[in-house]
Amino acid sequence: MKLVVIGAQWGDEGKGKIVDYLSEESSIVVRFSGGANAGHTIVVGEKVYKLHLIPSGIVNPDKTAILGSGMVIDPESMFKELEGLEAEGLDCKGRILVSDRAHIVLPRYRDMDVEIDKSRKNPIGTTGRGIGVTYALKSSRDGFRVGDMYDENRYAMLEEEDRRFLDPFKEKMRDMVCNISQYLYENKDKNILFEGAQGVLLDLDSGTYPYVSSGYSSSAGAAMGSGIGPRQLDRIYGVFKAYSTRVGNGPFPSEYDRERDGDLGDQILKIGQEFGVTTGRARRCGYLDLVALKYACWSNSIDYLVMTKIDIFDSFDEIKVCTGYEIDGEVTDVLPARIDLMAKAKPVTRTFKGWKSDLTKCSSYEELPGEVKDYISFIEDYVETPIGTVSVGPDRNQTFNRV
Ligand code: 2SA
Ligand code: GDP
Ligand code: MG
Repeated sequence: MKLVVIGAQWGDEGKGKIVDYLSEESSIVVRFSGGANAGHTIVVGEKVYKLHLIPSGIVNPDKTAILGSGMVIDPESMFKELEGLEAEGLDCKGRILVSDRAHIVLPRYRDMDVEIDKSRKNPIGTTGRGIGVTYALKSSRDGFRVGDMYDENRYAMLEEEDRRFLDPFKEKMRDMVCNISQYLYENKDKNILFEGAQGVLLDLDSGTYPYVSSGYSSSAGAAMGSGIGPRQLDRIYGVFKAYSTRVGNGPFPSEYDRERDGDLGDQILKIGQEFGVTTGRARRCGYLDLVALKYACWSNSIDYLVMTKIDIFDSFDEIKVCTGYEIDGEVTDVLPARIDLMAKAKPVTRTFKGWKSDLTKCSSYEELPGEVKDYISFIEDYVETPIGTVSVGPDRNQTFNRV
C-alpha cells in the first residue's frame, strides 16, 4: 500500500501526529516537500518530538525515513535536528536517506528570505528559513542539489564561503545520499507512506497565491517530490483540524473576528495551544472552513479525511462552521482563485450544539457523543468525503479509525 498524507488546510493540522500513527504499517516514509519551515509535534507517552526536516515517520523505531527530491534541505538544521532526536534517545542511525535531487538551502538564503519579505509591500510572513529563495533558484535552474556536493565541477562552481559551510556536511551526509526513485522501485513491494508539509491552501499552485509557501503541499506533489509515478499511489489522506488556523499573512475568510465573535479566537489559541513550532508565532484562528476543505478534497483526490483537535471544543456551548462565502452580496461555496475576492469573502456560518464532555478519553467512534457524530456527518456530506480517522488528543494513542 502506498499512502499519501497531506494537510488539507493551511498547515498545522496535526500531520506529524497522523503520519506517526499511520506509518505503523509502512516500512518507508518519504517527506516530499518543504524544508525547515515546517514544524511537526509528535507525542508518544512522556516523549515529545519536534520535527522540521526529518520525516515524522522516524519516531517509529524501525522505519526508513527519506528526505525526498521535492524538499529544500538546510544541512545545518538537519544535523542539529538529528542530534536532538538522538539526545532524546531515538536511534536514527542508518534509517535516514536523502535524495540526491533535493535542493540545498545555504545560510545566506535565510538572510535573503528575511530581507526580501521585509521589502515586500505586502509581506507574506515567511518563516525566514530560506525556503522561497531556494525554490526560486531551483526554478531558474541556478540551484545547488544534494548530489552536486559530490560532483567536482558543480562543487567548484560554488562560492568559497559556501564550500566552507558545506565541507563538514558533505562528509557527514555521504552515506545517506540515495537515488530515491531507484530506491523506491527496488522497494516497490513494501508499504510506503508519503508525507506532505504545510497544507493545500499553502501550495504554490493550489493555494492562496501569493500568500503561500514555495513547495508542493498537494497530493500531486507526492509523486513529483519523491520520484514515483502518480498511479503507484493507492490512497490519499487529508488531515484537517476541527477549526482553522493560519500562520503568516494572507486572506482567511473564516478567521474569528473580535467584534463578531468576542474572544473566541483567544480561547482557541489558548486551549489549542496554537503557536508555531518553528517560529513560536501565534497562529490566527477561525471557524472550520468547509468551502476550503471541499476544494482541498476535490483538487487532491482525498479518499479519507482525518479530523484532529475536536477535543479543543469540549467546553464550548456551541460550535460554528463556515459553509459559504459572501462576496459582494452573493453567497458561494466555491473557493475563488482571485486574492481580492478571497479577501472580501465573509463567512456564512451554521451553528452546532456543543457536547460539553471530555473527548480525550474516547477510544472509538461509538464512544463519541451524538453531537460530535452530527458534526462529523455534516462535514462528510458537505465535502463528499468520509472521515476515516479521528484524533482526540496529541498522543499517538488518542487516535482511532472508523473504517
Ligand atoms: P515560507 O517560510 O516561505 O514557507 O512561508 C510562506 C508561508 O507559508 C507559511 N508556513 C507555514 N504555515 C504553517 N505552519 C508552518 N510551519 C510552522 C509550524 C510555522 C511556524 O508548524 O508552526 O512556526 O511559524 C509553516 N511553514 C510555512 C508561512 O507562515 C507563510 O505564510
Ligand atoms: P503539523 O504541522 O500538521 O504536523 O501540526 P503541528 O505539529 O504544527 O501542530 C499540531 C499540534 O496539535 C501539535 O502540537 C500536536 O501535538 C497537537 N495535536 C495533534 N492532534 C491533536 C488532537 O487531536 N488534539 C489535541 N488537543 N492536540 C492535537
Ligand atoms: Mg506545523
